[in-house]
Amino acid sequence: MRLTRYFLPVLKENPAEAQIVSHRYMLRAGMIKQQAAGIYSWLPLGFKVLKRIEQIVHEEQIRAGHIPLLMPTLQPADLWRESGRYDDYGQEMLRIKDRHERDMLYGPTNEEMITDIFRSHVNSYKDLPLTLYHIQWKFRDEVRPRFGVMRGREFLMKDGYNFDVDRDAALHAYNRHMVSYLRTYERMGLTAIPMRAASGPIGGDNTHEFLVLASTGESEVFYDDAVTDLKLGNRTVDYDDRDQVKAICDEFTTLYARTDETHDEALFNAVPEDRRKVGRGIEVGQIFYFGTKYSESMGATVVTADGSRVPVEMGSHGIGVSRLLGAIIEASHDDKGIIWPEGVTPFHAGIVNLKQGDAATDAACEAIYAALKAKGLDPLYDDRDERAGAKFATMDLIGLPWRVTVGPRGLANGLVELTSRRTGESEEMTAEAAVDRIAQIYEGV
Ligand code: 5CA
Repeated sequence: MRLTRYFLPVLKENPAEAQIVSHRYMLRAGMIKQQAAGIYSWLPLGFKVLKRIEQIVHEEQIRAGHIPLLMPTLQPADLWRESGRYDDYGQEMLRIKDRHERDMLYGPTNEEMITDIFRSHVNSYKDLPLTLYHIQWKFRDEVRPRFGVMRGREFLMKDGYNFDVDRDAALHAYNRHMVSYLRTYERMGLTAIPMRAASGPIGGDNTHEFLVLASTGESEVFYDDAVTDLKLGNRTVDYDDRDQVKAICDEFTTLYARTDETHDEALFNAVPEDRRKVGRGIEVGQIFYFGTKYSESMGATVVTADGSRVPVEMGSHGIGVSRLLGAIIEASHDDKGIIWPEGVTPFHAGIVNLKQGDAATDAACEAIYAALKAKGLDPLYDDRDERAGAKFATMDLIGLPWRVTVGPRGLANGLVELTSRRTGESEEMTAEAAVDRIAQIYEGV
């Protein structure tokens, strides 16, 4: 993409309404525009990151054997009357009447609808295990929407639902989700810690939240500092292997890590004092095992191997897809702007032309731009007729991890400069070497 042809409405001033750094940078970098409290348009740069995050979520869900579908945003109230949640959900639910005076709602989550799909089409244990998921907009009429996409009213969620014949199989689905979530967050450059949590309106007694530590997080958390060193890394996981999947979950959930709702002072005090940490975290996902809570009230049953009919065992599992943009920026920025991890960056590299209109620098930039694209990468070429300082400021603000700077002085020696946004370190090399280096970096991402 050439910057002169793109739509990147960056702001020079700090927007007064933004209280935390991720919200400030998302507005300043022209990623989002607020349309009403907690409701945003996704401008091209923000939309690109949102799509990259969605893509990673899809890839990891499919790797775990989960199946994508798409349910609507609007739902009939009658489904929710069956589970009893139409009355329980309260004011967070946006209720709508259609022209026939039928009660509708904008879905805050989809347990009822997925249970309805299941009971219409599945009858036998032979069709299990089954996990269906979608990535769809949700609406929760939050009392206090704030911090931009972090606590929106309309927000994008990946929500998945497992159906299993018995409790052991459902617990394996729970564990499988935990491992797939760990992989998902790591690919986004995040450390998200599974913490024992409270289940709220979803129900059930087995639930973990995934928290990214950040001083601006909304949840108070208590944890053993050693938990922050755990990494999945690139070990291979066989998602059908119950023992392996459970062993990974045990590894990640044995050390003390809890949100304030489930905090236990006595257990916490058993952690060595120098490792006992109290902090704040951003909840980027939550998994629930709730057994037959919805299947019983909604009549979703299966015939088992011995011919009896039982309510299907279920759980639900959510990732805050739009919230993740805010969480990633909170975890990765400096005073100049965002620093995107390679896994989610909107463009793989920026090209800065220090002397637009100069035949040699223009030609060199065009060649680098074409070479990066030929390698399947997505570069952003700043081809504006602007001062170098302004170009650097824009690149730093929007946070592309790699920048190639091309100027007449370097070119006279056949060299360009490759700069890491994270470390600020620059290295001179030929244009070909810069292109190869960037391609190599993204090979493993
Ligand atoms: N049905 C379950 C799992 S599918 C569910 O709704 N879980 S949840 O309530 O925990 O939401 C899942 C994730 O969505 C949360 O972990 C959080 O990351 C994100 N989320 C929840 N509310 C908001 C909000 N108001 N704005 C942005 N993201 C949100």
